[in-house]
Amino acid sequence: MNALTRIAVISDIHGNSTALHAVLADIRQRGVDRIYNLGDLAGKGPDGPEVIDICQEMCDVNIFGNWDELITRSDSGSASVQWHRQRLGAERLAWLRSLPLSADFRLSGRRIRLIHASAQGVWHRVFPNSDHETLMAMFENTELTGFDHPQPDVVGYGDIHHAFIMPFFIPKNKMLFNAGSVGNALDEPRATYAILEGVWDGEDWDAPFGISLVRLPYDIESVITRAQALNMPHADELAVELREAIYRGMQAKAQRPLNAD
Ligand SMILES: [Mn+2]
Repeated sequence: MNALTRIAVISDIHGNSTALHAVLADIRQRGVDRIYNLGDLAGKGPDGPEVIDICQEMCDVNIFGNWDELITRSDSGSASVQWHRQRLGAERLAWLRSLPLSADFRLSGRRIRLIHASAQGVWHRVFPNSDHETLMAMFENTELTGFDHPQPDVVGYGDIHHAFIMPFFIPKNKMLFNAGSVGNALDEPRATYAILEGVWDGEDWDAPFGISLVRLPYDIESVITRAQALNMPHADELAVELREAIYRGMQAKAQRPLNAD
């Protein structure tokens, strides 16, 4: 039998190098062969430059996310985005702009496709409770994915910072998974990533195939202290996201008493 290849799928690091180091240490322990990064390397967290430098070196493939689009867009007016962009420098921005939008490969017979948000676009958000038609559209070939690969059997993505694994009843033999977020998890306050296992480039569907999720603690308080020391915009919102996994858009609502207005 062929040896199984172990692939780490990491996503949405968002300038959190502390969480990234925790994930990379775990990846080393598990004997991972390849690392795919699904984008949103910088922005929101304090250490975008370090994260980009590490990913350039450590990841076999880096995919373009919506924050990578936002941060490399030269006409973005938001002071917060500008703060993050200015720290990156021209070379890192040029590298981010060059990233592919999707990656396709074969693992134990299955055609695997990895993207940031959806096959429709980096800003098109898909949730596990989106309607069936929206979920099925994740498996289509589009301008974003290109048309030079067959439609995938397994699609993995990031973007929503919420990890899950969803096998379909109809159609059979299709799976959608979300790798969660390394540096800005909004489902539980831990660094999250996914591992795929199977025979690399193998055509046999009966070869072993696995998808799993990994949750890891890391020093959240040190990231918050660093963001505050740098006077990073929205450091307070980031603190609540990292400590409590409550999205900044939901924080005002969560803090408001239930019977208010
Ligand atoms: Mn993101």
